[in-house]
Amino acid sequence: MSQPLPPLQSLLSAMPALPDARRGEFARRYSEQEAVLHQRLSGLYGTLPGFARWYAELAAQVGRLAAARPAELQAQDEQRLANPDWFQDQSMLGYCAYADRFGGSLAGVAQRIPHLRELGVRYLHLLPFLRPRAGENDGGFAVASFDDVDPKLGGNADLDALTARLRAAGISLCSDFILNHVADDHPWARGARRGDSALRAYFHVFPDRRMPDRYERTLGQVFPQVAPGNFSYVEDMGGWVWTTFYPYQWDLNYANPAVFADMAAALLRLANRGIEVFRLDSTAFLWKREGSNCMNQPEAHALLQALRAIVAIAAPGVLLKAEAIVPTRELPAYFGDAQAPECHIAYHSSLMAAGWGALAEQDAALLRAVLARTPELPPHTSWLSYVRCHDDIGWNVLRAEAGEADGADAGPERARARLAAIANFYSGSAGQYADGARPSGAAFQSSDPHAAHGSNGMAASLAGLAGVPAQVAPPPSPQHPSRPQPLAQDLERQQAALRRALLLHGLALSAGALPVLYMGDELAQRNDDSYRGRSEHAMDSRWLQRPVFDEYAFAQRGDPATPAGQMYGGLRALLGARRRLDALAAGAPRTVLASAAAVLALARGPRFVALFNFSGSMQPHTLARVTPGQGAADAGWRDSLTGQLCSGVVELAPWSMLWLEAAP
Ligand code: OTU
Repeated sequence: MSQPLPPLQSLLSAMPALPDARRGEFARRYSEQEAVLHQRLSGLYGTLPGFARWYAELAAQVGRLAAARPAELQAQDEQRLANPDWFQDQSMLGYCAYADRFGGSLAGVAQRIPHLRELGVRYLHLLPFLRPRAGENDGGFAVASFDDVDPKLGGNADLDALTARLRAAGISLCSDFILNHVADDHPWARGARRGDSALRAYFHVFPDRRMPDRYERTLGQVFPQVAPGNFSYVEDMGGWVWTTFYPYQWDLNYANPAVFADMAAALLRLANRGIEVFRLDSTAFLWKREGSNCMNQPEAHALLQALRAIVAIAAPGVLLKAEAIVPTRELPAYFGDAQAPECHIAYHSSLMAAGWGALAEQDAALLRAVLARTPELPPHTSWLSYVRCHDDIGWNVLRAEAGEADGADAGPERARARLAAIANFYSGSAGQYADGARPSGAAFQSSDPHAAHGSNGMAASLAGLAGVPAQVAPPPSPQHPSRPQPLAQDLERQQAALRRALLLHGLALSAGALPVLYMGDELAQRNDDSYRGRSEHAMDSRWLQRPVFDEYAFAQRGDPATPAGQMYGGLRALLGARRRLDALAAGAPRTVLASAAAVLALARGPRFVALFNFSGSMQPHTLARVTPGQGAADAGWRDSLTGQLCSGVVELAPWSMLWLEAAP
């Protein structure tokens, strides 16, 4: 058999139609990436027979897909190569939605562009919209095709039209790239069922329980109630298939180089359709190792660094986002480093969970502990901050922070008890804010009332925005002078709930990240408990936070007398202030200042401070500017929202925040 071409020649041989100048550009990019790409892949697969040929074919595949990349996207690549920090700008704002709930279809989503532009959205994460498994498919997270749009949402032409419309509006489309598993009716799974041995090797299949039982000794469980265990017996596979999530989601075997090559090609094909950001779903689970929890393994990072190198060659304007809901200490690794970058963006799930924890505890200690553990990031990267998403709030990412007491490690039992108390607070049965309002949420997969697994609910509902009385209570009358004033109390609680939700949005918008709004939060939409009546969803309370876009609330967005109007107005005021403040760019410095326990005081450089009161009582805070060489100067500050000057001691009302700029 002939020797494989050297990789660069293999890459270039796949792009004969390109003019020499373009080929030269790709040769340059390949040469920049080769060290990492070849080193990571030979580290994973180098001992396998035929590695050199496989690697040359991979290079050719990358060349073919690079050559096929539309000119407009290649131009966008060049712009972003010249401005690699484009997504760190304080004007960046994300929005996350299910296409069917937001617009009914991909074409319908295009009709929502004016709404996105009114908010200043520049990044739209549409939850899975590729063809999912027939039947139950975990909200689209069981993918049956990486190349076809879900027929319920439209066709491939609709995706091309949508990405073009969004690009023209300055909005980058983000798509889930579900690379840990495929649906059990994906062609690879179907082939494996038919006995295709090459496709069977795309999965982890065991003839008996010997190895599954050995793995299970150290594995966690994602759905302990509805899908216990990590392996499912499949009759026509004649064995146990690795299924970290639902039984119909078959984990891919990345020890098989064919899996990596096919998934990298699938991503590049989607990138060539105009998807600009890929949310790498369940990326922590990619590599399995007996005796470990099979999360965050070094090989998983090697895979991601290799994938990043391939993207840097063929589609350098595309961003990779790590969806790794893991402890804070495990998060920075998903950015890689300057020598071997990995993802551009990563969810700061600990910051999100700690914000909700601070509200439940009326104390910002968890937030201070998370921020203390949040390192500076490598160049050209950003955290992603958020208040809610389509998933549960996973409390276990906070075990380290929750185990702290007065800065010392108080041990796992304290962490467990503390997180269980927070989970119970939001479970909808045990919690009550200081004003008497109750969080309306649901426990997630928590069979053990003391195991803080997760919590579900829309932001407004978890913040205690109860159902506003359908009929407004009539005012007191001479006949009924003592009629209770439910309206006044309801209104006070409504205001407090909106302040609590807005507090968390204010944190997400000022913490130093790319903030992503979750559809409905901008209108204070509440839980949708209709899932309880759908047999395929009743066991998964994450559907509580997957409502349809509320047109009625949308129509009220300009009316400050309504919860939707107050939330929308409050958010837009923060967004407007944020856009003009360089101090709030993702990469700007961040320092936690001393404050009362219930207050988080966050300095973003010397000229901006955000103060957040997580309690139901007024909290004083002494303003002081540390001017180099002059120590703390009691200089003036200006409220970013009201323009009001303040200095000395400010009084933070319950659940309120202040954004302050150093007065000149
Ligand atoms: C992710 O899950 C998705 O966000 C979920 O919607 C999917 O069900 C799941 O993958 C399978 O595709 O952290 O890294 O706590 O919220 O497992 C995986 C349950 C994730 C999920 C969690 C999440």
